[in-house]
Amino acid sequence: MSIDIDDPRLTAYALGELDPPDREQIEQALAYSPELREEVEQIRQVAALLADELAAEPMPHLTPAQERALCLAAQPRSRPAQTGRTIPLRSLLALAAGVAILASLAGLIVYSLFLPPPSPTSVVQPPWPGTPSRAPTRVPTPGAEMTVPEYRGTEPPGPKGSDTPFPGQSAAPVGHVPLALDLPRPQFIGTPENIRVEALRPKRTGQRPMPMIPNDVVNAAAGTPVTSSDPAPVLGELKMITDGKKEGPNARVELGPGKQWVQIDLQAEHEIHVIVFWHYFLVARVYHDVAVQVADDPDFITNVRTLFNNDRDNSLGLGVGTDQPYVDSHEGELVVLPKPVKARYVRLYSAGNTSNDLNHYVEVEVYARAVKQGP
Ligand SMILES: [Ca+2]
Repeated sequence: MSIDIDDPRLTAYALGELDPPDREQIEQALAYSPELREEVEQIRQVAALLADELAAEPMPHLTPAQERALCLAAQPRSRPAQTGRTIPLRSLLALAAGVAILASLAGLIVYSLFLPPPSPTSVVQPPWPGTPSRAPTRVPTPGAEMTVPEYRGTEPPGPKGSDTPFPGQSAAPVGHVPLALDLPRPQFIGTPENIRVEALRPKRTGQRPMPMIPNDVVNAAAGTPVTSSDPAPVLGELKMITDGKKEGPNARVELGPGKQWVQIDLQAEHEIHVIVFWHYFLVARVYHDVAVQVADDPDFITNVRTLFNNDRDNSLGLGVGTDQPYVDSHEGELVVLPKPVKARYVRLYSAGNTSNDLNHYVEVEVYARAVKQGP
């Protein structure tokens, strides 16, 4: 079934209010339609403009029905006459301003609709020993909008066999090769929407540097069993998280709302060098409270080590994270360990995202080699 560009569910989807069955249908349509993706992007831009326009208006809380009505009112109702599909910015501003005036006359407050959550208490802790040092972070004024500034990333490493080190790694010894990933195609195009997340990692330009790993290190997570805090995903099956497939409209697993984790059992103790994971990258999102831990036992009691953590207010209860939130993309998130760690179990946490409260995984890869057992 094709989705029409005037389908009202696009608005609900853009605002993160669509129920799973409809959301699945919309996302399948988005995967194949740049026009629909542009429409969703424009709806979000209008919503962001409304938030700016209304931020100064003191009003009481709205009922859910009133919120919905306002969001629907923000959707452009007529298409531009020109051949291009871009709505001029001034038109969007005028629309936002017009709605703001109406809202003011009604004496309503809607700014709480789109404001970011309260600023967490940010306490910086030193990174876990062995993790690469990361760029310093900055915490913006509460309510200030964080766009994704550009910055020139580290130059890519040299050709295969080069000793150009990955940031945080020493020069690679003999027998090391650059990590080679099988990346899915990019899904969202252009500049990501403005995303209100504190300390958001700057957008990288240029090629991503890849770490050097021993040449006998492989993706030890491929085909291994996956368990989760949500044993019955809303969409997909847990085994899809290690099946090697990263593309297609049904490639992702959707876990329930709030804090959730997935756990990879490598089947034996491994020397882990790099962990890579893809949450979801059809549209630009930031997943909240992303953390990666390893342990020697499936209950995460013995020898638990935290390898990545951007939970800056410790809402996961794993400790205050110092890593930066980031926009998920087709590249996946790299956690590089200059000093490899030994473990059998890998657990990844998240707690919703900037589009909705749900959690998603397309794939998790653990680059490691088995630890030789015996005397
Ligand atoms: Ca997969």
